[in-house]
Amino acid sequence: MEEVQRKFDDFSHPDVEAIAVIRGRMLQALQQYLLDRDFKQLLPILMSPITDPLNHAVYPAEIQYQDRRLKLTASMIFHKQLALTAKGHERIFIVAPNIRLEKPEIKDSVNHLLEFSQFDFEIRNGNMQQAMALIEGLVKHTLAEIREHCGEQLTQLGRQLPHFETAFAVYSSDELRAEHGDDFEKIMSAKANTPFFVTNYKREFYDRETPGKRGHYNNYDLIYPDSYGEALSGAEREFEYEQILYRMKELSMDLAPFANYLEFAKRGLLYPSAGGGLGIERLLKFICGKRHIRDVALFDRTVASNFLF
Ligand code: ASN
Repeated sequence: MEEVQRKFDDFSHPDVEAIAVIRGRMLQALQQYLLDRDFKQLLPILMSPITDPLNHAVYPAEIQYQDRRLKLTASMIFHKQLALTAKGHERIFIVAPNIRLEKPEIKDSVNHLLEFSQFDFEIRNGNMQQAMALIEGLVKHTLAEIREHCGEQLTQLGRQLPHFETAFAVYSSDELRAEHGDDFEKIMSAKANTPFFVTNYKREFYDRETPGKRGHYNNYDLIYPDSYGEALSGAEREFEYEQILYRMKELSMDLAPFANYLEFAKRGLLYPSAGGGLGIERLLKFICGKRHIRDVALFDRTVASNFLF
């Protein structure tokens, strides 16, 4: 019962209102930026025979419906690729809930939620340079909108929102790893004054391997400065059947659930594309200058949460 009272006290804090105003303005700015660039907005789907296998182990999140086992959406990656094949869907985005039942190893993470929202986009025939330029524009636009419209709320939160005028730097993960070791993201995020991109990570099969360069990848993360950590991950995509099979087998994946997706690829229906997903709560946390992701949500969904409500 103590906890219920504490929750009520949290709800009464003036920061809660300031964050809510910023959240709304932030979502408006993100969506407007892409709508103004001819993107079409899709609604999310939450269950499917396939979802993002992710690059790290999580507990399975599945439900039974009649004779079917359906996975809850970990990310909409495959549905983005499939949606791009629909008429007029050259550029798409979704404000999408993602469920990831993370392992207890990261229970102290200030950047992970068991369910979170992703601002997820994809561009037919896009490449990484185009996608990275769009992401930089999107982030700068959103911060400018918050600065213009939410001055009172930023003051309430005691946040001096930094102004990024220069271009976001681009580094390659192999260079950073050689210089700083495996913790390079953390070290670089602590040192940086502006957001920056890191390219070339070995991860999920759908991120495109650089043609003619085995073991090198056309993907990118955006990292916030001032120790706020990862903002976004994205990539160019594999779209050729043989190469997709190669990448899946390399990761010893079970191909059976992907039969329909593979059939699509086999028929040559997938487009080359590039896209990415920006963590909405992480952006809100950065804008609000909060250090824990729990602090920008009304309902706690951190790994250590006891799910009060
Ligand atoms: N949304 C990411 C992407 O587009 C994938 C992810 O969330 N793992 O690459």
